[in-house]
Parts: sequence; structure tokens; C-alpha cells
Amino acid sequence: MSKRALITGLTGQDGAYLAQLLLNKGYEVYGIIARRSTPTVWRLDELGIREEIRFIEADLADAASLIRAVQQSQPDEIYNLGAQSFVGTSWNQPLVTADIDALGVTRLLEAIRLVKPDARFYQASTSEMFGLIQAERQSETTPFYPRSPYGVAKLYGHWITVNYRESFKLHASSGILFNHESPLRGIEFVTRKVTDAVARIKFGKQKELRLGNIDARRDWGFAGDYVEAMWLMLQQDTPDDYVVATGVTTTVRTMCEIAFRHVGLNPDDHIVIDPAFFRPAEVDVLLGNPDKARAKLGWTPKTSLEQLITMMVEADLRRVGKE
Ligand code: GDR
Repeated sequence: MSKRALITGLTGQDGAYLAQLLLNKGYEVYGIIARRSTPTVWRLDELGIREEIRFIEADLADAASLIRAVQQSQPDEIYNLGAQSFVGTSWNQPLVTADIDALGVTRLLEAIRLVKPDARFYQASTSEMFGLIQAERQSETTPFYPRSPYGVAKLYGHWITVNYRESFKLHASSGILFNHESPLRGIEFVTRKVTDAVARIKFGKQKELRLGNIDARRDWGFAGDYVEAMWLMLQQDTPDDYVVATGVTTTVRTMCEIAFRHVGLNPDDHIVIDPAFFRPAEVDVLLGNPDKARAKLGWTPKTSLEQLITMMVEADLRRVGKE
């Protein structure tokens, strides 16, 4: 009998890539879709997998709906990828962010505890939890000091996952994922904002690109590589927490240069620094240490930043070219 997986955040970047990975492995994939407005399924269409997903209407804000979702899908594995995931928005909607990204995790864990305590659980934790703490490379033992309502909410989600593992012996693991991008990335995140702008500027549809703090450094990897690490975590006998990163950090400025140079443009001719995109508190440097994931999961990142940004620019050139 094939395994069953239940995914929250199915329509997001990671949900789409993870669903594709699990379908390729022969899983029955159930996806929670929070129907607050018209659901965005373009990513599932882009990967050609929409028809293969079994959709369940539920919401991380609604405990009863999660209980029903677990009852209906009877999953072997549950991946909690649903979140208010844009750091910038978390200052404007701190309570929605806390409700979904923090309490939502407890609601889902409670549903598992009540209905399917033998299911394996994956929590999408984040490098934003490290925030102000700079280490040579941030690892599973680096302390946390989040710098945004998003980071604070995610830290709760992380610790409640650890706590339910220790309190109720749930097979619950957290992936502390550093930034991960792809052509399916939302336009509000900086890599996709840049690659989309580069394509528009190349086609003469846009002249300038307004950005905030381009001195921030991030450890960027390819989302398609990172969903494999999620799956590997749930195949282990023992649940645990893992950093998933490339071990390379780059400034936003250099990432922009890679994107602009790929189409023969000079970023200095187009980038305008706009205070509107600065954050009330910033995370200056993120650099992860994926040694534990490499040693215990046998996971390694396969895509360099250069390859990733090139892939994204090419996809945006195709998209904008068709508009
Ligand atoms: P981040 O990603 O906040 O790290 O969180 P984002 O791409 O939004 O920002 C990265 C860095 O770029 C700087 N920056 C800008 N960012 C945006 N979005 N827009 C701009 O115009 C801009 N100019 C400069 C930011 O200040 C920041 O330093 C992402 C999300 O996916 C989280 O959900 C996830 O948990 C973490 O990655 C790991």
C-alpha cells in the first residue's frame, strides 16, 4: 500500500516541490488548502501535478478543521509548511503571524496527538530564529535571538515541536532551513523580485528596481534540493532537528550582480535604494552549517547560487517574454 502524506502550505513554493517529490516516490498526497480567497494553484500547474493532489479544505487557524484533515487523510507523514512566511509583513500583521506560525503548529500537533499519534511530523523552522546571533556558521547548537514577529512566532513553533517530541514521544522533527529560492518563489522575496525585474528591464517593460538593505547577507539554496532534506528527516528512526543550508553566504548586492550580468546589464544603472524596503530590525548575516544533515541524512545541496539565480532569470525571461 502506498504511503500517505498530508501537507499544509501545499500551494506555496516548498509545498509544490515537496508534493512533486512525494508523488514521484509513489505517495498519495493530501494538501490542505486554506480557502480565505481564491487559492493560488499556479505552482502546482507549473509542475503539472494539480490533478494528482487530494485537496482538503482546512486552516491552521481552525483546530477542528485540522482534526478532520488528519482523520480524512490518515497520513503516515505530515509536513507543516503553511505559514505567514514574509518577514516584512510580520511587522504589519504580528497577530496573524503568531496565530498561524506559532499557535497553528500546536493546533496541528494536537490533531496528530488525538487522531494519529504514530504519524511522523515535519515542522518548517527557519534561520530567522538565529537573528542577531552571529556564529562562524550557525548550527543546531547556536542560540536563538529572532529579530522579527515572524522569527519570534517561528521560534515558538520550533520549541513546541521539540516539546511534543519529548512530552508525547511524537516522531516530530524540525528543519531549520536557510533561505531557499526557485522560479516558483513569491515575488515579494528579494531573489525573485530581482530576477523578475531583470527580465522586465531586459524587455524594456521596467527601468528601475527599488530595494532596501542590499548589504544583508544570506545563505541561499535551491528549494528543490531542500525538500529532499525534509523527506529524509522523516525517514530516520529517531526524530531530530537539522540545519539545512549551503554553507556559503552572499550579499543581496552580489546576488543582484549575478542576475543583471547574466543578461548583460549593469545593476548600478537600475538599482535605486528605497527606505520603504528597510525593515524595523534586520538580520544582517546568515550562514548555515549543514554538517549534521550531511552526516546523518546523507544530504548535500546540489545547486550553487550562480546556477540558482541563472535558472530563475531564465524562467522569468520566458514568462515575461510571453506576456
Ligand atoms: P528573508 O527573505 O527575510 O531572509 O526570509 P527576503 O528575500 O524577504 O529578504 C532577504 C534579505 O534581503 C533584504 N532586502 C529585501 N528583501 C525584500 N523582500 N525586498 C526588498 O526589496 C529587499 N531589499 C533588501 C532583506 O532586508 C533581507 O535582509 C526568507 C523567508 O522565506 C522566510 O519565510 C524564511 O524563513 C527565511 O527566508 C529563511
